[in-house]
Amino acid sequence: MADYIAFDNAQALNYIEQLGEFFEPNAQLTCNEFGDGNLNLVFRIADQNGNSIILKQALPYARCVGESWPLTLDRARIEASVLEKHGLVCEQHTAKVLHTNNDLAVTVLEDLGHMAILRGELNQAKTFTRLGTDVATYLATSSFYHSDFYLEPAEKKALVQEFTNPELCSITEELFFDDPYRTSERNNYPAELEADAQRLQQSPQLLRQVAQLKSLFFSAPQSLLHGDVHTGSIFVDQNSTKLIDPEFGFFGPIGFDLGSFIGNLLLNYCAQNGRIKETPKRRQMQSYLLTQIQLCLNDFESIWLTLAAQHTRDLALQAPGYAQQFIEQIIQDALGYAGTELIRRTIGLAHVVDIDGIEDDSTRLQVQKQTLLLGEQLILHAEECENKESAYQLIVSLVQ
Ligand code: SR1
Ligand code: MG
Repeated sequence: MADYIAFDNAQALNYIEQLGEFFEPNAQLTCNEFGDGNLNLVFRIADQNGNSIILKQALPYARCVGESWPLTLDRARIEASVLEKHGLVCEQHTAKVLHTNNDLAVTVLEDLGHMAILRGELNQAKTFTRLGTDVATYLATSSFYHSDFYLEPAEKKALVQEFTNPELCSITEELFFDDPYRTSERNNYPAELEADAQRLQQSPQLLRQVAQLKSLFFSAPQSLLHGDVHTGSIFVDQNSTKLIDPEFGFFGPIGFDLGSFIGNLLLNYCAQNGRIKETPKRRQMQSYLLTQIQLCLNDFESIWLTLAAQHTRDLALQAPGYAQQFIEQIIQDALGYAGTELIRRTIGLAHVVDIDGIEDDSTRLQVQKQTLLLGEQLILHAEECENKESAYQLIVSLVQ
């Protein structure tokens, strides 16, 4: 068993050379660590001909906080295994794993550097027509094939054990459902938002709905989730969409992933109020974002129901109308989780550059007030939405 060390550029390059699998024997390799995420090291190793791969290594702590926040290296195993499982059922939208080493917490991945991270592209008002449909395809396919509708009960239970991810789940449990709703040292917001934060923290109705969402997150192993579907976990170009970084993966409520994605599109929607000054251009971008949310809801439901009609193996779950009823509940859950994503990204520990990148303080503040209000209203009204149409109408009514 190899002892863990955190690589520098030379060690990452040496590791790849020793493997001897990815480049010609005499290739002139270079290596560059460029990770800017919250948790890991990310190296690109390239040869003189432009061939390249990515080596991702988990650190034994959260990179964004430092060694004072220790974190399991097992997340590298989880991440690579989720990618492999999701890749088997949705290859076209899942980053490809080329090699893993659990002792070193290393995963070697295809280099998607010819594509771009969605968050940065949206912040530059770039649009991708396939986005909503592609993410719906990924979420519906990966969640259906890892659910009780498809897996044999014993197989499902074994997988739930294999993907038990307590430390990373605990981060989500605290950052999404605890910190924003009480005083916490990890919360991060300007004094001018104190009254808004207090409003959320003192609303019994909101706290009950958040408790319900957390309870579901704790105890609903519906399927193998990605666990962190924000717009920094999605590579895009005009022809394709690929999901990366499922280190928060576990068996949880399907609506969590769908809601995280919708929540991030809504964060960008609100941020555009402070980013694009010309009204027609801003409206165009915001209308694009709403269209992608609508496409995502519609396609998620129709792909899931088609898969369920053709491939449900459990006898009781084949009951007429049950798959539809199940998905309507997932969509309701997703609205609530979208609301928690809006709130935690505004006043919690981990923000988004969509909003933090707005230079003018008072403009940024207006956007933050909007995301808090939108998040709160989504959580409070999610249960009123009986289907995808009313879910979309709720979103539209709250952003106008
Ligand atoms: C300490 S980790 C903070 C956030 O970064 C990850 O991408 C997850 O979204 C997590 O909540
Ligand atoms: Mg990540």
